[in-house]
Amino acid sequence: MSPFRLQKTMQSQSATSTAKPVDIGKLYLQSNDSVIKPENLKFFRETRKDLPADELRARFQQDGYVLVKGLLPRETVLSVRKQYFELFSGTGLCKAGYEADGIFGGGKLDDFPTLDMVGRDPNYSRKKNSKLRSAYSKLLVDTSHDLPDYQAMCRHPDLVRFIERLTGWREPLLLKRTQMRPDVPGAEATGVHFDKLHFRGGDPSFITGWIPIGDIQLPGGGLIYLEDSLSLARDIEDRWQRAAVAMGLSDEERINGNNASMMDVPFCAKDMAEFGEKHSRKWLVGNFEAGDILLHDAFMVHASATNKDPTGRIRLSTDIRYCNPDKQIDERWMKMLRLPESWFDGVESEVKPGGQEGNDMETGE
Ligand SMILES: O=C(O)CCC(=O)C(=O)O
Ligand SMILES: [Fe+2]
Repeated sequence: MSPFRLQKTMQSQSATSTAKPVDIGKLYLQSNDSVIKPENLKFFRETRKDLPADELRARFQQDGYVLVKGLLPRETVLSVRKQYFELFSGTGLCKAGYEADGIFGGGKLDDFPTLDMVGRDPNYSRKKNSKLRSAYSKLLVDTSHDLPDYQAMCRHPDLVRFIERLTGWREPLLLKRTQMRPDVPGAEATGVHFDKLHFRGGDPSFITGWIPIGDIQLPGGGLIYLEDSLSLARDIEDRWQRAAVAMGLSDEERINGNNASMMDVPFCAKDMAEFGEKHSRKWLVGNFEAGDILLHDAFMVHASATNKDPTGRIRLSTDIRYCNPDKQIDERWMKMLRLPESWFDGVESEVKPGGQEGNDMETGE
């Protein structure tokens, strides 16, 4: 029997959380080929949304992140999840009839590339010469990010007010480049990195918000942080920037998130378990419920765990960035994520460019 065959009633979206405590003392968390030992895992520290601003700021500065429970209305987030998967109906992403829950249809992983896979090679789907894959890429990269309820969720007043309280900025600015990621079970997980790599053209004060769109229970994938990693990442970035100067890279090359100064390892490391052990730091993990949000500093080292949800739940999330409007913005991120125009040469007429701004497909994790 397919591991994704479940009683529909068990999976219906619930108004209350479905999250259950997990014993991480026995969990061997996997991220691609790397396995983190249970003794190297630790739970996130949770933050109440009404924590006084000075405590909130002190915590963010010290930990490099805050996990805020129940900041967004649960129904708002669940309704985005439903709309997202309904958009993909006909692609096989979800098992027919399970769009509200987002249960994987169980097809070939190749047919459901991640955003980063398409980012590395926007022609991924075209090369494979499959209409289904082309349509999937178009929905994944272009159409889904236009969903009005999704856009509204990213600008939800409770979220904006929270960012204001956390930072003290007058009107935090949401970068237009936002990324939704539907990770089906077994999909490639996100490698070890910190976000400044991808936002090198702007001030480092920006804050990333990672929003689970639906409940994500361990081991269903999701974001993980390397504990106490801010100074580590700043040192790595300083080293890379000094190497870039020594190599005579142009400004344009220098702000590329994967330039020649970084040698052959994009991001910080290929093996996250090894990276954590080498730096004697634990990986922070947790269960997420719809409505929670993780906010992190530009130098917080993070990655994602492979989705191994036994019920076939797709791990859907978005990562968005808020900036101080009085500081320098990385203008490359003031465009919506779009497939490049060239991708559409010779593509069937029902699949056409999003039309609007932006066609720069380098993704930022
Ligand atoms: O969701 C992911 O896998 C990666 C997200 C990420 O890197 C981020 O939120 O900065
Ligand atoms: Fe990231």
